[in-house]
Formats: sequence, C-alpha cells, structure tokens
Amino acid sequence: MFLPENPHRRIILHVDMDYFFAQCEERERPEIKGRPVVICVYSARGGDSGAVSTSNYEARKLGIKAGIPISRAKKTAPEAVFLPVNMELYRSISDEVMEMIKSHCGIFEQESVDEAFCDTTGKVSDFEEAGLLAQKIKDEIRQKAGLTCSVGVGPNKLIAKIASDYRKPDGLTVVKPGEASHFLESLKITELPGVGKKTGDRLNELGVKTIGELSKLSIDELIREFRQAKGIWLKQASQGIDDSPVVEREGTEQIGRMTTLKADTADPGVITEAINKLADDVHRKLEARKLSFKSITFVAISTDFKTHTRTHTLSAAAKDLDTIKNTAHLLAKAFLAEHPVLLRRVGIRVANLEAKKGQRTLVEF
Ligand code: DGT
Ligand code: CA
Ligand code: CA
Repeated sequence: MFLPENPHRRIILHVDMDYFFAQCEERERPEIKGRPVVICVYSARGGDSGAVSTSNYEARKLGIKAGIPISRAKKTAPEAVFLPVNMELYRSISDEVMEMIKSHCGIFEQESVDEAFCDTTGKVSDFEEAGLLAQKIKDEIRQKAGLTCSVGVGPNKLIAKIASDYRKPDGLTVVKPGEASHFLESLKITELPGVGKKTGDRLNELGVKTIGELSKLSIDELIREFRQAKGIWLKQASQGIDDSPVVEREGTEQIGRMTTLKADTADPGVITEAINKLADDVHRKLEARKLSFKSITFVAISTDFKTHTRTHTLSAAAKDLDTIKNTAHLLAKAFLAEHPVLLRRVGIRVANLEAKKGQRTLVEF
C-alpha cells in the first residue's frame, strides 16, 4: 500500500481562534473592547432564557462561561455587553481567516468554525521552522483580520490540538516529538479531546487526574472500564500517540467564498466583477466534489462592518455556473437598490448541497 506520509515524522499545526464569537464582535464594535462581552443563545421562551455561547476573557474572569444561563450572567455582571449570536458574521470572518491559514499549509483541514489543522510536513524541515511558520500565520491573522489566535505545533493532531489550548489567548506552543510525554504528564485528563465529563468522572473515581497517571493504567484495565475502542484510544492518547491523518475536507452543508474589495464601493461594475470571480471559485469546488446546490446567498459587509445577506432558493437543485452568477447578480442588485451603503467585502455561498445523482450524460456511455 502506498502511504502518502510517514506517520512518525509529521509536523502538524493546530490553529484555534481565541474567544471567537466574542472577538468577532469586538472587531466589529471597537467601542466594547475592554468590557466583558457575552454572546448569548436566546431560547424561544423569550426574555433572558437561554445560555451563554461564549464570552471574552474579561467576562470569563467574572465566572461567565459557555453554557451558563444568560440570567445568571446578567446577575453576575449587569455592566457586561450582551449580544445575540450573529452566525453570519462569524462564518464570514471564519472564511477569511481559514483562507489565510490554508495558504500556508501543505494539507489543510478545517475542524470547526474557529479551528483548523495543517500538515506542514514537507513545507518546513523541522520544528523550529514550524514555530516560525506558526508565528507568521498568527501575524497575518492579526494584521489582516485583526484577530488573535492560539497555535499548537506537534508531531500529530492530538498533541498539536492540546498545545494550541496550552497558552490561551494569543499563545504559541511547540512540542517536539521527544517532549510529548513530558508535556502531557501534568495536564488534566480533560485536556484530552475525547475525554468528556462522563469519562473524566469515571477516571477520577479510579484516582486518575492527570494524563501522566492515565498513561500508567494498563490497557487491560482501560478496556475493562471503557470497552475495546475507547480503552485502546485512551492508552495511546495518554502516551501522545495519534496516527490520524490531516484530511482535506469541507463541510457538506455549504460552500462559500468571500473577498475584500480593493476600495469601499457601491459600484455595480466592481461588485459584478467580484461576484464573477467568486462564482467561478465556488463552482470549481462544487464540480470537484460533484455536488449540486439548491440555494444561493449573496453576502455583503458594509463599511460599518454590518453583515447583510440575501438568499434565493431554487425550485430544483442546480449545478451550473450561470445559475450561481445570475442569481448572485440579481441578489446583489436587489440589495444595492435597497441599501445605499458602501461595501467592504462581498461573498457568495451555495447551500443545500447534494451529491449529483443520475447525471451521467450520453457521452459517457
Ligand atoms: P477559546 O478558544 O477558549 O479562547 O474560546 P472560544 O470562544 O473560541 O471557544 P471554542 O473554541 O470552544 O468555541 C468556538 C466558538 O464556538 C465560540 O466562540 C462559541 C461557540 N461555542 C463554543 N461552545 C459553545 C456552546 O456550548 N454553545 C454554543 N451555542 N456555542 C458554543
Ligand atoms: Ca476558540
Ligand atoms: Ca474551538
């Protein structure tokens, strides 16, 4: 079998944006910087029912963290800034940042809205150089997107991910292969991604608090407690072993592209040109993955950093470039007619994606 890489000699980066949703809001509204900022998921019950999605570090110092009720957060810090989740904004900023990270990677894997792995094996020759590359990525994200992130560098995904969490916010931690055991030893077991509350509680009952202590349990004991797959995984993870590859993938929910215009503008010609380029890009991605779409969204960020979207849903799935372009142009035109604003960034997104079926043409037979 052909192995594309030697799993024992890899250099992996993990980038995790700091207090992401809240930091996006700080970027949009510089006046709130320095104050506690709380991002809220309001429930349908109205009022203050719902939970905190995330908060900035000022709010975290007061004990306001993801998951606590909004009402409790308001009691704790009535002076804080409370904002509802604005996913459209975070997604477009995420796209912006992910493009930057991707441009520095060998293999790129977006893990969530604010996290990505890079396999830089072959791009850099050692961990020193990888550390410099990580710093370069951090600098670019700070300069171009105005955001901080934390980066971990390690010999595999597991260690890179734990390392990115090690010095947050604005951290950079490099763990060389020989240092992995020492690095993990004193960390709490919950630092292992995959050890949630249930596993953590059970391990605590067994007297295991650190990853070092976990690594001393026998594989038999772990399998007895957690069954085969999890037991083996725990044993390996505690020793810093992880051979899972960085896999290029993209969410199947949607494919989007954004671009910053050369100057703030409302000029239909400039916007049309930008849309055409973005549509080409999105279409190429769809073709490569053999997907059709059913909805098209035009995204515009105005100079006041407000995000506006216009979506059109088709009556049947389509796959052609013209549908993307024409629909996006119409959406942009309608938006500009309604909003006399200057645009800073524009984007296109297609969604409701499906694998193309029954689309073999006669030519293929
Ligand atoms: P960090 O990485 O510790 O500086 O802080 P965050 O806020 O970036 O936390 P992270 O990386 O776990 O999550 C990324 C974003 O995902 C976060 O900004 C908000 C959202 N998020 C995280 N946890 C929850 C949650 O429990 N519920 C909801 N609705 N959203 C969450
Ligand atoms: Ca984060
Ligand atoms: Ca995250």
